Formats: sequence, structure tokens, C-alpha cells
Amino acid sequence: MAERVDMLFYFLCTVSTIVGLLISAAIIFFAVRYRQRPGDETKPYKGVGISHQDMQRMEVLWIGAPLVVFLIIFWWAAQIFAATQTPPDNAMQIYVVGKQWMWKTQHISGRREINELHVPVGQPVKLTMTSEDVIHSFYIPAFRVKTDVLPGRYTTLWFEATEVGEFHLFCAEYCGTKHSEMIGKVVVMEPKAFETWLGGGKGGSLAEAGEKEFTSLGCNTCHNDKDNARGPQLKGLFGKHVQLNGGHKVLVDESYLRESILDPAKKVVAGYQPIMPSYVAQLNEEKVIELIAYIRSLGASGKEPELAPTASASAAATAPEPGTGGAGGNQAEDGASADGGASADDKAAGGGKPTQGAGGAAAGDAAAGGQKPSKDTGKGGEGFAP
Ligand code: HEC
Ligand SMILES: [Cu+2]
Repeated sequence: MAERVDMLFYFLCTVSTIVGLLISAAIIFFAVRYRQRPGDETKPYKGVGISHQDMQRMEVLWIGAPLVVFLIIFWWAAQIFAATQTPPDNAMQIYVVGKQWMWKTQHISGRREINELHVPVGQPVKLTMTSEDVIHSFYIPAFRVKTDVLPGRYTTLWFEATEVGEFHLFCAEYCGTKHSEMIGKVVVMEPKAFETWLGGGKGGSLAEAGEKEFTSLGCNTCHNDKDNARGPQLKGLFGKHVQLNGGHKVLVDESYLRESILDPAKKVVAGYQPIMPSYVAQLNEEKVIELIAYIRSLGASGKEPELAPTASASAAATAPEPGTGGAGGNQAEDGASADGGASADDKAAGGGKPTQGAGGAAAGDAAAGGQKPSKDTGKGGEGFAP
């Protein structure tokens, strides 16, 4: 993207310079040519002698020429803007949480970083970002990309690094006392080196962490494979269109999942009662991301969710009927078109998988019911800046 942004920038500079020089030259030329000479004050004024027709021609010219130039700039900039807003389908997914005053990044593999972002060269990367407090702005000057990071919603940014190396990462929105210290670096690596790095983290993947949350928060008491489940089936949900109470349809993306977890009553799935409690008090943004990664993994890879059956017995005993009818209606809405996102994500996850050996170790870890992925504040200290 940097090259395209730069070309437009140079074009703007060139046009501005040419126009600026022309105007300056005209000012100087006219000031000299039509300066007042001795005796001029006493001569009668004769007018400028431009015909009505000439005047009209000049008007057409000075309106038309800038219009053409501005339309070229608009068309060109719109192309670039559209490109910056449209991550390719095979983009690798990474999550970013901004807070006063640091950047926390989470890779699908489960590897976490603070004020650092490791990415492979030559691979489109899509960041899904949110803030835990105030407005921040994620800015990588060398890549010519910048997107505001807002509390309460997800924004995205994508880039494809074309060179190996380290690049500055800034917060570009004044966000409090230590705003100027909210800096870091983007480390672009050869794909091989990146995979090794990615596999070096401890703990399971994001989805595995999310799966644990899902069980420990009791989500599975309502969302499970049982026929009389009180909540809708979450398998294969991501990327589909869901029918809501009141007739609207929504696309299931990260924002929708986030809202469904933190403010479930806002959009109620058709055929269901708004019985799901809000988890706003129990979850921070990083945990919400883990849950989303888990729910995505249900749709993306088609792997069976391992929902612990504990506690669902008592839940089912009190479960009202309406849940089941709705589930059928919900399934019927599953559009065929919707699967693009999920399969794309599949690829991205595949591309970003750790190397065989390391990946096996990580999976083993998690399967053994191992520890939670270490907190970013760093007791695990897997590669965080000291
Ligand atoms: C008390 C039962 C219950 C629990 C516990 C519960 N949910 Fe729900 N959930 C529901 C019901 C009922 C709906 C459908 C109505 C609605 O949209 O609010 C729903 C809807 C959802 C949806 C939207 C599904 C769709 O098809 O659009 C998501 C995502 C979701 N829940 C995730 C979770 C997660 C994650 C947890 C745990 C943190 C959780 N739920 C805990 C009952 C529950
Ligand atoms: Cu900031």
C-alpha cells in the first residue's frame, strides 16, 4: 500500500507546486507589467477591454481545469481507500487490544505480545482491534496504514509487509499522560522464521483458551448439542446470516459475536427468549476475543466442539420449550454464500500454524489440561519485551 499512497502523495505535491509556481509567476508578472507609472493618476480609466465572450471562455477554463484535476485526485484516492478497507480473503488474522498505554496483540496460535507485532513477509495480515479504555490509533508509518482503535467496537486494518525488518509502531491519538510512550515495533520475518517464532509460545491456541472460558463461564449449559438446548447452536455460525426477533437479519462477524456476549438482549435470535445474561462484568476484551476465536473455530474447521456435559442436566430440567423450535428456524437461514469468510479464515489459520513439532507440543499441552496461556503481564514471559 505504501507505494500507492506515496504515488498519490507525490502527485498532489507536484500539482500543488506547479499551480503555486504558476500563480506566483502571474502575480509577479502582472505586478511589474501593470505597475503604476508617473502620470497615470491623471489619465481617464478606459476599462480592461475583455469581451463578454472571452470572459465566458475564461470562466469555463478556470472552472473546468481544476474540476478535471480534482476528479482525478478523487478517483485515485477512492481506489486506494477502497483497497485499504478490503483485506484479501487469505489474510492472516491477528487481534489487537489497545489500553493506556500499551498495545497487546494475540495470534490465533495463542502467542501474545506487548508493544510488538511479529508478522511474516509477503503475507496479508488483518488486524481486528479494540480498546479497553479510550480512543487510540494504530499507526505503522512505514506501511502507510493507520486506523483508530475504539472502546466498545472492533475496527480493522490490513497490510502486507514487503520487506523483512523492524518498523515503528505508534499510537497516533492523544490518549493521556503516557501517550508518547505507547510505542512499539513491527517485526517482519521470513515465513520460516516466523513459524518457528509462532510455535515458541506456551499454552494452547486462542480457540482453546476460548473453549476453556466457554466451559468455565457455563456457556455450554445453554449452547450445546442437546435437542432441548436453551440457546442456539453456535457450530458453523460464523459468517452466516442470522434471523432476529423482529424480522431483521444480521451477518455473524466478530462485532456481532462480541455484542451477543456483552449485550445479548440487544439482538435476540428469532425463536429464542432473551434469557442469556450479559457477561460484561466477567470478561475483558482479551477474553471476549478468545471466545470469539473459539466460536469461529467451530465454523471454520468443522471440528466437533468439546462441550462438557456437566451442569447441563440441571439446566435442561428448567429449560423452557421455545428454544428448540427456534433452532430449526435458525438453521434454515444458513445461507450458502456465507461460508466464504469461514473457509478463508481456515486458510489463514493453516498458514499461521506453528511447525509440526512445536505445534504438537502446544496441542499436547492444552490437551493435558495444562495451564492457561500466560497473562501478558508476563509470568510466562514468552518473548515479551523485558
Ligand atoms: C442462560 C442460557 C445461556 C447462557 C448461559 C449463555 N447463552 Fe448465549 N444465548 C442464549 C440464548 C437463549 C440466545 C438466543 C437469544 C439471544 O440472542 O439473546 C443466545 C445467543 C447467543 C449468541 C448469538 C447466537 C446466534 O445464533 O446469533 C452467542 C454468540 C452466544 N449466545 C454466546 C454465548 C457465550 C459465549 C456464552 C458464555 C459466555 C453464552 N452465550 C451463555 C442463552 C445462553
Ligand atoms: Cu493510545
